[in-house]
Amino acid sequence: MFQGLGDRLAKIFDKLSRRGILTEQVVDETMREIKIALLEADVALPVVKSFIADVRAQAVGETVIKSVSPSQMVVKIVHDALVRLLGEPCPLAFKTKGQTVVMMVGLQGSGKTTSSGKLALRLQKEGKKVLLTSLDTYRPAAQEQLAEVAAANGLSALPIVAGESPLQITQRALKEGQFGLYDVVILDTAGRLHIDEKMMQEIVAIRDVAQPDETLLVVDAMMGQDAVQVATAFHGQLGITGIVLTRVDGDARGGAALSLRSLTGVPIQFLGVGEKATALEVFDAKRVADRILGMGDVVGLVETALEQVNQEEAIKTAERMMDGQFDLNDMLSQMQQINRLGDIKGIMKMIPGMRQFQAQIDKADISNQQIRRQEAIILSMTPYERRYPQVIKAARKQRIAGGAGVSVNDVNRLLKQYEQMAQVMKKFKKMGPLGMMSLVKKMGVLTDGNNPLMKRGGFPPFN
Ligand SMILES: Nc1nc2c(ncn2[C@@H]2O[C@H](COP(=O)(O)OP(=O)(O)OP(=O)(O)O)[C@@H](O)[C@H]2O)c(=O)[nH]1
Ligand SMILES: [Mg+2]
Repeated sequence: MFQGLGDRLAKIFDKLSRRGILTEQVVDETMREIKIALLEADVALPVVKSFIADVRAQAVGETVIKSVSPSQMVVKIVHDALVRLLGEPCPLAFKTKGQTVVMMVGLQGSGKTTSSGKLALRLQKEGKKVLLTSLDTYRPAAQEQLAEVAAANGLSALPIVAGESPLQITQRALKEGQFGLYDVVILDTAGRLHIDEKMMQEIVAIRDVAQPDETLLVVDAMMGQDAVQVATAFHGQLGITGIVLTRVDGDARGGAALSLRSLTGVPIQFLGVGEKATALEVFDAKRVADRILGMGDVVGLVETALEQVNQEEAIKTAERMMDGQFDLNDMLSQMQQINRLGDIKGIMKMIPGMRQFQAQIDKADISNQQIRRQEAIILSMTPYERRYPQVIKAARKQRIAGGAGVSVNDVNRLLKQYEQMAQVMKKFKKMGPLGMMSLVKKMGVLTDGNNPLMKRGGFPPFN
């Protein structure tokens, strides 16, 4: 998601950076371009208008005109306006005593059952005792689907009793939740259309019995602007407390994410980023804004890495990336980490500056197998060669190719790829004080030994 918008904005800012001083005319032109980019990303018109007004108000101020680095200032202004648009984070409301009830609602196939499982898994990892309950008596095998999700992830689900109505199941779930001393009961409801009166009456009746602490609307990001209409309708009839935006991993243009909060007033709380039970992110406006602006999600990248690979290694690599140093050892260590991470393309997208290589990445069809071959090439080099890749000339290439069982062409390709990555890393230095500062601040979260997040030992730092 946001790929197209990010690319457009990157081009606009690039053009802006080649302008010297920010005159009002330049600002106007830039605002017009940003407006078109947002509209093309399927952001609702009223949202675009107020966003542009917000940015313009900041951008024509004296501080910008006199600023040393005007284009970066504009990036920062747009970034901050995006954060404001996306809204403050809004953690789930938990009862301090007794069970917290979370009800999942939404259209058919929006991802309610999958998200229920993801949420349960996340809360269980946080030490909560969670009971999953399916109220879907309509779609065949819907209850079994949730039971399977639970079984596959070591979660508890309310046993299925054939013939019960959704209201009866709700009552049983609440009782079981109490007797079983569960902290959270998640009610996964049947999919329904907001214009289906009978089904909407049913969900209101369920709400009145369950008295949920959170009513989360699950919406598919691919719906674009229609998502706003659905959210408004559900909110009007039922009163929702939060939104789970799913299929953010797809190629939706991002308009839904950007419009929802400001048009409905309801916070987006989670993003569904894949089919796996772990593919749920807490919605973080800053991080999303960083992604849109193509600064790359260093925090996200390092956090994902930290969960699955050696922490020290990841921090060391990140620090070297920050320093603008980057040799073949770093490339090897990144490859080894990536190898352990799975979805390579997804990871590549999170690396700062990689967006511009997106087409190449897609074309290159980078597979784990290919990475293993490249690993073999680097491992066939001497430590000196890895540190100083520039010494690798014809004779050395031949020796390395022989050692790795590949052709000299393969070695060349790897060296070229290294060079491209090294260039990206150098860009860190060129980002200037503003971009660097915001990145360094984020990196502080990871490198500061006194940081409570590190002490807790738990990543990512959610809620
Ligand atoms: N790529 C991707 N797929 C998702 C995501 N969330 C759900 N899905 C997929 O979407 C499909 C439907 O998901 P469900 O969780 O069954 O949807 P539902 O809202 O419970 O559907 P009904 O109960 O029939 O209304 C499944 O194939 C899921 O794997 C997501 O964030 N990303
Ligand atoms: Mg379902």
